[in-house]
Amino acid sequence: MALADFLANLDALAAEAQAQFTAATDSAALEVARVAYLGAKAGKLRLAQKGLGKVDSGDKPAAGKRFNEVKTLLEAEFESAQERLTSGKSAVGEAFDVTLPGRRRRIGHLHPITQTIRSMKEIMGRLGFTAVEGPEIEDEWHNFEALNIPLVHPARDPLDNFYLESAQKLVAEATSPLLLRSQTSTVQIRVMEATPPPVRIISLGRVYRPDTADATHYPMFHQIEGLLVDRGVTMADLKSVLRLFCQSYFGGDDEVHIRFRPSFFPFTEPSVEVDMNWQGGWMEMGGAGMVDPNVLRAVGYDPEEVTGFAFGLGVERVCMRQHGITDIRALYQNDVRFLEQF
Ligand code: FA5
Repeated sequence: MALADFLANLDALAAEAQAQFTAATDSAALEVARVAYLGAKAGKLRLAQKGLGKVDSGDKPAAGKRFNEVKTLLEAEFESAQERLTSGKSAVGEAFDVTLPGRRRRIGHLHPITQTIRSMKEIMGRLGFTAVEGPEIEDEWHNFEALNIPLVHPARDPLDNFYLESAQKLVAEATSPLLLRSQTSTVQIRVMEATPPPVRIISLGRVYRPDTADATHYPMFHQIEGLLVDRGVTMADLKSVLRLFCQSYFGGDDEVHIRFRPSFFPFTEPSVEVDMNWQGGWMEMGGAGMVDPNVLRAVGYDPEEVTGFAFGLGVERVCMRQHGITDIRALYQNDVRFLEQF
């Protein structure tokens, strides 16, 4: 092949490729052009390279030199086209089409449990309850002892709690064990120790129990604790507050019912389980009762002067009832397709 023919062919190919790279308006089009001209197996440049062998032997050095120049040029052209597309600039500089629709940003929202917690604080705030916080790592005094749960009580079994040290080590060193709190009732004690009556607080937060996960149980969950201590507080106040709370939370419709079932908690007397109607039956939401005189004494209050009620509800259960969620585990699988519905 004559040198002139080879060079003419090469220049035409270069012009064509440059035009295609510049015209590409998205990465897919640019990729098609790249494969067509720079593709390693059947790209046009590769085919031109094969033509080098047919150039007259005296002209081969000149042909090879030009081939390499064109190859370097096209590779650079491709790279700048690629940069233009990824940086959002058009081939004619900074200009862009302002009439094109914008790229929508994905906006997240609060986890349903966080939404529930916020709304609970807001409702209870309107009823005059101040939100306070307590530590998630607790000592036995606040988690058990002051709540009238003696050392021999089965609730203190190491198998039913997340102690932070092994039982053997604790016995050997005679130290006071720490554990992840199993209930928010610990905060009742912390508040009453620090404040003289009257008190009117709620506390919301995580609690931990080695429960097997099922549709209504999870080893980490949230509780809302309520405590009101004052002169002349009765069980009727407890029921009114819980009913008002539930009706406000669930939108005040008449279909919201709560039910008290006699029960036992060492720190309340009398004690009840609080159920709410749900899906044609009843679902246990939490426990409640009148603060046991032993608890009032443990924190230095006089049970002859003041009485109080306390309650502790499962936050997940309330959230599940609100949204019709039938499996608590779905709240903690972090599947955005599920969570974004709420
Ligand atoms: C208590 O924890 C008491 N501290 C409640 C209380 C407070 C009674 C104040 C009296 C006065 P109980 O163990 O029943 O009670 O738990 C309360 C609620 O937490 C349950 O009704 C349920 O709604 C929720 N709950 C308990 N275990 C789990 C779990 N593993 N996963 C999700 N929710 C749970």
